[in-house]
Amino acid sequence: MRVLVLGGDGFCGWPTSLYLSDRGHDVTILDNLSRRKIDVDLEVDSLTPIVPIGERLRAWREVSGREIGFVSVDLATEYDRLAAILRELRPDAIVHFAEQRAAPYSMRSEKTKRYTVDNNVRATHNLLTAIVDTGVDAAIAHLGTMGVYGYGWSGTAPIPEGYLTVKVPTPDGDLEREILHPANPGSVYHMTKTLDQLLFAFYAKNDGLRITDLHQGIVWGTQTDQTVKDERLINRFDYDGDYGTVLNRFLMQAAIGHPLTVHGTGGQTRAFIHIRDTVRCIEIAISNPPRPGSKPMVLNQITETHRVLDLAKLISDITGAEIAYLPNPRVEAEENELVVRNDQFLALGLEPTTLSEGLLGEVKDIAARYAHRADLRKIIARSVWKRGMQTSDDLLTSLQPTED
Ligand code: NAD
Ligand code: USQ
Repeated sequence: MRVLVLGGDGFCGWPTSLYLSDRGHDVTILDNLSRRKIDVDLEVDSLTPIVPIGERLRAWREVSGREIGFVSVDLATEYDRLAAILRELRPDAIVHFAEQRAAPYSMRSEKTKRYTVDNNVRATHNLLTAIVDTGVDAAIAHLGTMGVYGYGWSGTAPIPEGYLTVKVPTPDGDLEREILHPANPGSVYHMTKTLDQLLFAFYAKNDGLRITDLHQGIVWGTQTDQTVKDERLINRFDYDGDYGTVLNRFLMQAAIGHPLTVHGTGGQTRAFIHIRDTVRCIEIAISNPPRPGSKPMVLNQITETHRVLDLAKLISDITGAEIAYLPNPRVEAEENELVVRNDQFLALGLEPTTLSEGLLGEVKDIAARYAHRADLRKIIARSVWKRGMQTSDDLLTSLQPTED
């Protein structure tokens, strides 16, 4: 298949591009490298030493003998260039990773809130319009999030895959209808993913676009079978308070002897998936698109659910790391239940990598190996959901290296 990977320089996009190329697909990456620029603005860097995109692609050519194309385009603002690329490449499948993906970054300031909405919603809408405009017959797989459902809405009832069957009372009796699961985003970032869902529903209905929306949980791990082949192919590893996600942060914190930063009571339950399973899921999704005229297909791309505190305890047991209970900078329930259906991916052949298989290797091979690159001042999450909320500055001060 000819596959265009939007956001293919990022944490999920890079290993996916390599995996698809390794599997014989003809891959082109489109990325504006905004993620690397945000790191510069935030004065942080991936824990792993990621090389520039040109060097990544050269390394892949040397290692695999295969070419991956690259175009530098801003999906949100360069519509004409996007349309020209679609006309030229005529991809069979488009994988859409290209959005600002950190909830804390999206809540950092009015500027980052506006950037996240402008970037994400325009990027998705430009893509859909360009596909209609150019007449390209490409299946789209978009990376959405479990966070569109919200947490705690349905208690212990399993979260369905995208749609909910409801009964509408009428004078003549109840009507049964299938609706998009109610959206309940917990950050401006998550809100953009709920807006994406409406765009997809409209373009699938009006223009017959074939769209799969992957409601992905928190991705953990770093390496895949392809990224380990050469250090220049290494995947990014975010550990900072804005972009680092909980499990990878705990792994890195344990490796450098930093207390594990549990927000509040740690009673939040979230869904997880290893990066190796993410890349497999993408190939499964683009190989099994919905038919034209169908509503968007929604797959819950998750393999396990865990409570944050249980994860901290697990890593503490393995490594001896201390646990720190910090004021929660987010507006979120202290505790929630989470049961998620993921039957479709399992039926399509996904064999999950479980936490028990991967954790220790991840601590040793990545977090400990690159621990010397960590900037301790960037670990605590300082973006607060509302003005005036308490942060962990006292702890931050006590953990900062002292200057002699
Ligand atoms: P990332 O920030 O590492 O990668 C996103 C890539 O998209 C970056 O390389 C960035 O430069 C590019 N990009 C952003 N806006 C763009 C634009 N306007 N034009 C062109 N390129 C643009 O993020 P990630 O962790 O790889 O996440 C990829 C997708 O998966 C996101 O949409 C995210 O919401 C979703 N997702 C991620 C996770 C996770 O845990 N990382 C979990 C669930 C869903
Ligand atoms: N948390 C801690 N300590 C930390 C970091 C986080 O206790 O040091 C807690 C948070 O308060 C939250 C939970 O862990 O309750 C998850 O936070 P996270 O930063 O790991 O994940 P989140 O903000 O939800 O976002 C990440 C990705 C996003 C993706 C989402 C999937 O950045 O792109 O959409 O996971 S999901 O959570 O399923 O919506």
